Amino acid sequence: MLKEFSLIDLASWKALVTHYEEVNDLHMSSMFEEDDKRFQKFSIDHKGLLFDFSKNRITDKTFDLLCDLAGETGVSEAIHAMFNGEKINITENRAVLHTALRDFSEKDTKVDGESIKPGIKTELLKMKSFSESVITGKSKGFTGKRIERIVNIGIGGSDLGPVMVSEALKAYQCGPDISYVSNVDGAHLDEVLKKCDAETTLFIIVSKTFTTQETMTNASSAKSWLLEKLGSEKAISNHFVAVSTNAEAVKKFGINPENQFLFWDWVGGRYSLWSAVGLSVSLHLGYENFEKLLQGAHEMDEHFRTAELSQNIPVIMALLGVWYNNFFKADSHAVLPYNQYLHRFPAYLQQSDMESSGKSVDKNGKPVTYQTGPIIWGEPGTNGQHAFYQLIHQGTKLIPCDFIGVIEPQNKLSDHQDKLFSNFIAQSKALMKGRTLSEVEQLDSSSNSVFKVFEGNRPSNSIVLDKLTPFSLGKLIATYEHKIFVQGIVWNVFSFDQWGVELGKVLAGEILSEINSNTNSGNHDSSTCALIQRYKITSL
Ligand code: G6Q
Repeated sequence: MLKEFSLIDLASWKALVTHYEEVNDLHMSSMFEEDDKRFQKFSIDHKGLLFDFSKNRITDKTFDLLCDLAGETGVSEAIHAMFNGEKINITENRAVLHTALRDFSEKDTKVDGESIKPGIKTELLKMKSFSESVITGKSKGFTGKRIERIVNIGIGGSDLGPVMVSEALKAYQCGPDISYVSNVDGAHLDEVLKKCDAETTLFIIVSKTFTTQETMTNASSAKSWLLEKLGSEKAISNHFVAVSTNAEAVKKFGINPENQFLFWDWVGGRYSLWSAVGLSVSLHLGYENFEKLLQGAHEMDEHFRTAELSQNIPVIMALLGVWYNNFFKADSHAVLPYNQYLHRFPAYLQQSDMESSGKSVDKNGKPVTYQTGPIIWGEPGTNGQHAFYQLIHQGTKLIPCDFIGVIEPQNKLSDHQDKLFSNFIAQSKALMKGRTLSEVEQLDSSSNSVFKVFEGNRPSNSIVLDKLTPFSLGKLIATYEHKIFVQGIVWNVFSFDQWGVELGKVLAGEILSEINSNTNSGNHDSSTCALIQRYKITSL
């Protein structure tokens, strides 16, 4: 059961409001000087994933009060409700069970009285045998050639997770090459098709609803391209597979029911990587690696489900986020992976976090009177250091950061890794400690000293993975998924709907019908009418 409450009326919230006034100007460097056990106290090492949250603007009391907040908002009960399959996605009347997709234990989970485990197992087995058959060359293209390239067509949740994982785990490739097409801009598909040989290309059409404009447009164009190249409708079954919850629509599109991979409405789009939506990953990296990704996520699920709130990594990450978002009024949060393979990780998190927490009505249906989800952004280090870090170090905004570091490199090129990791460590230290005027003057007595002062006291988490593997990546992704979940509980919003995305889908359709007709509905403001007219006249 999800608790009913009004956030700002909770005792723990009020206590945090008072406490903030007492501690907001304490400097972290003094806190480190006064307590040489600060790292031990504020870090958790969970089987190869180190979460160091000691460089945050918290005292023991802050930490206790934040944990009280988690207790009072019913985080433990909510975790139980989610894993138990309760329909906590109330506005869509759905359960939220992406965690069941990666649970290989005997534990049964039911939705509407029916066990969901057998269906999950069937789809996984189907993914396994299909992946093996493509990778070994048993499954061939229409003209008998081996499949050399996979093209995944999907958008949003049907794209961002698989792209990010394929990039992150490039070193594990054992199957065909992979390309992803998401944008309805024809340039995206066209540039990919230029690299493809129709005889050796397999298209995966991924859409939960199988109605999304971008995906269906790209899928139709890909189908026409293939038919033109191979000259037979029969080629479709060798070159097209679909992943969807909408079996009817897949059939109507002309995809052989045997080439359908299914998932279920209790898997949210942005949480669907773990379902057959991960087929491209399984084909590109091999099913075994896909399964390891699921197992890594499950290890974090178990930690999240069973650890006490004060020892629970996603819970603590979430509470720290609330602390800065609501008390220090930080309006963005940077995610900074010091690993080039994770270059799409911030973009992936942008969707899962901002679609989930970008809400302004609480669960009681009332407009919130406090801030909810922050803007998530970031780029890999060290590139960011030569670009936007200036603002993080010396700008007027407080930007909490997550530094993500990986110890063992995939590429052993001379001393690159030592340099990369030194930068990773140095940045969080500099943000925390800063540099005083007298320190600057000791180094340099020029008249410009004042500009070289860093006030420091800028918070960050450091997350360290021993190695970037399918297992550790799964665990990292699940950590963030659960962080987002906890923040939704605390902010008292529904994390699993996305009416803003649905709105976009409807609006574009309306304008398109006007662009395609000779009519001008006149139902728009003058700017919208003028833009439609301008497009119509110029594109004639
Ligand atoms: C995710 C969102 C959204 C969705 C896309 C694609 O949680 O719902 O990003 O994934 O709009 O939707 P389809 O998979 O239905 O094509």
